[in-house]
Amino acid sequence: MSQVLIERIEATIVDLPTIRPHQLAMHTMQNQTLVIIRVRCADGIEGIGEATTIGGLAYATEGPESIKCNIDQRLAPLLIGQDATNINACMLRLDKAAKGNTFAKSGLESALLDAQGKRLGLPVSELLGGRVRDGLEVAWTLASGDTAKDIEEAERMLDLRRHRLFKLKIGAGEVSRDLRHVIAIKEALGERASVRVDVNQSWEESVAIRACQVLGDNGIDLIEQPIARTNRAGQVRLNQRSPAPIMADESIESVEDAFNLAAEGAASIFALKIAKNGGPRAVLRTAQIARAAGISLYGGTMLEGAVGTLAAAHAFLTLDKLTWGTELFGPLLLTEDVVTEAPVYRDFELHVPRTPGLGLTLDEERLARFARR
Ligand code: MUC
Ligand code: MG
Repeated sequence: MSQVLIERIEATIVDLPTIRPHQLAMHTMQNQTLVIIRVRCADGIEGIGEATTIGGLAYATEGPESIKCNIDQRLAPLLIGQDATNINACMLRLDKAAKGNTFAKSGLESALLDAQGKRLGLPVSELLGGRVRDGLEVAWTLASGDTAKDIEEAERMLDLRRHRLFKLKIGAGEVSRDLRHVIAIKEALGERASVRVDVNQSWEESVAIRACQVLGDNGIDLIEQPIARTNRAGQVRLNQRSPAPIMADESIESVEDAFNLAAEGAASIFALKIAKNGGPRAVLRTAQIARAAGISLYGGTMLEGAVGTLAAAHAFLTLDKLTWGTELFGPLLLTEDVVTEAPVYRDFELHVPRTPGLGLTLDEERLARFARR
């Protein structure tokens, strides 16, 4: 294939309303902010990508404003004039010139994959080696902050056959209250659902030891990132003691982090996130490390909209085992998105089309309406 030069890259910050507040340990989301990336190529093809985080700078080291600034000022100039058909060379060029910035890189890599898929008439999953399934089971996060409301929401999701895996966000409040909240929800749902918790690094190890025991004893299937990412030795100890499996989330900010966690035995499950690894290709490198180390996989999210969600989904479709399912429900948390057709959720799964690229088209009117001025 002859070269196709990258002509223009645009990053737009978009503020979208959510269906309800979403309470995490470090931040309560009242809306969600996406960075939508458009890569225009000399053959007239445009690739779209998304770089999204949670709570400004509350969750990760990149926020929407810094993502846009670094793309505009640093990363886009490195890609303009490069060959859009050689995604590998483009991403190596970014990695050589820019440390970290995995969120921005993930959005750019997604856009390059989308463009190449459109160019070749292939879905991104096929560019990544080929899908082994068309749908992904999707968990829902119960995060209203209210036990009765959360149970009601879970029952509604079960009735709709939309979700039967539920993740509870805890860690913001007092530990004993959080444990009562989780146990009440598990008791209400029983064997009809898998209940997991995400502590988002909030507990100290001395608290987590007992709390993990209580959660495991009460039928909680998985405990996500109970303690700080910086306490690596503590994660290893907890992973050895906890009766419920420990999943690493914030601990993974790069493929190299994943390797070190695997080598140390710090988790038995990895949350795969394209944003934390630097894109759909990068996240598959983390998946391979996990598989080689006997670590189970879960398809994570940074609560992206449709574009980022499908970029992750195309990568996850290529994995033979996703034992713990995915949480690619970001689009369902938004009242409106910036694409013409919403992703399809049915029978507990997200169904991913076999159309070229990511399979999405930007809705120009909504993009203009929600773009931050
Ligand atoms: C996280 O920490 O996993 C994913 C789902 C959700 O509700 O929050 C995110 C972030
Ligand atoms: Mg998490």
